[in-house]
Amino acid sequence: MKPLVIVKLGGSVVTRKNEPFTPNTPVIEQVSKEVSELLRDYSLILVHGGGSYGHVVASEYRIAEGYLQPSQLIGLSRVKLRMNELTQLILASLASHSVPAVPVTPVSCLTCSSGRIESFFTEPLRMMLSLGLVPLIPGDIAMDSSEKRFTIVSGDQLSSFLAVRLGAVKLVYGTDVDGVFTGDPRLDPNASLIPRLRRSMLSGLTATLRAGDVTGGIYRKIEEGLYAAEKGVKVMIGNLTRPDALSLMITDESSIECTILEAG
Ligand code: IP8
Repeated sequence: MKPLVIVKLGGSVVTRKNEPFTPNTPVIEQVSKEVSELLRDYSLILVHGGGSYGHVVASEYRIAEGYLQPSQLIGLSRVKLRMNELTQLILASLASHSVPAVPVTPVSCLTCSSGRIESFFTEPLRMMLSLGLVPLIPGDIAMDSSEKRFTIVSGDQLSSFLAVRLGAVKLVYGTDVDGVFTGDPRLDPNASLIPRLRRSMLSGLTATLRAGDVTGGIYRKIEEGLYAAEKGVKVMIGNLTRPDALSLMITDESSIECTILEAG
C-alpha cells in the first residue's frame, strides 16, 4: 500500500470562521485538486473540522460539556445537520476532482470516555484505504461512557488517534496561519513562527495558545499532535489556505514555512 498521510482540514481552512455557515469554497476546491494529484503517491485520510458550521451550534447547546438537560438532545441533531452540510460540500468538491472519497461518521463507529476516544472500529477504514478510497471524516458528536454521556470528538483528536492506530507516515494539521507562533500573528506583528516545537517548550506559550473554540483551539491541536509525534509520526502544522501548501507539506516539507512537532 502507498504511504498513509492524514490531513486535518481545520475549520479555518474549509469555512469562513467569522461568517456562520459559510464554506471557504475556493480553498476547498484548491485542496481537492491537490488531493487528486497526491493520490498518485499516497493513501490519504481527510479529516475536517467544524469551523463556522459545527462550533456555532455545539456551543449554543453546550454539547462539549456533556449531558446537562434534555433540551440539549435536539442540539446533537442540529450539530449533525450542520456538519453533514459541510461534509457534503467537501465531498462534492472532491468528487468533482475525481477523488473517490467516502464520508465516515465517527458517532457511528467510536465511543469516548470523558471526551477521549476509548474504542474505534477502524476496520472499514483499513478496507477503504486498501481499495484506494479516501475516507472523509468530520469532527463529530460522540457517545461517552462516562457521566458526560455525550461529547464532541474533535478532528484533531481523530487525526492523531488514526495516525497512530493506522501507522501514518505523516499527519498534517491545516490551519489559516503558517504554523505555531510565539503570539497571535493576526494581532501581534512581532509574533514569530516556531519552526520546531517540543512538549518542553509548551509551558512558555500556553497563555496565547489556550484561547479558542469548543474543542480548545491551537493548544489542543498541539497536544494531540505531540501524542502522534511521540509515537513516531511526522506531524506538521501549516497554512492550507495557501495554494500548493498541502502538496509541499507532504512531498517537500523543507520548501515551506510551517511548524514541525517533535518528540522530546
Ligand atoms: O473543529 C469539532 O471538530 P474540530 C466539530 O476539529 C464539531 O474541533 C462537531 C463542533
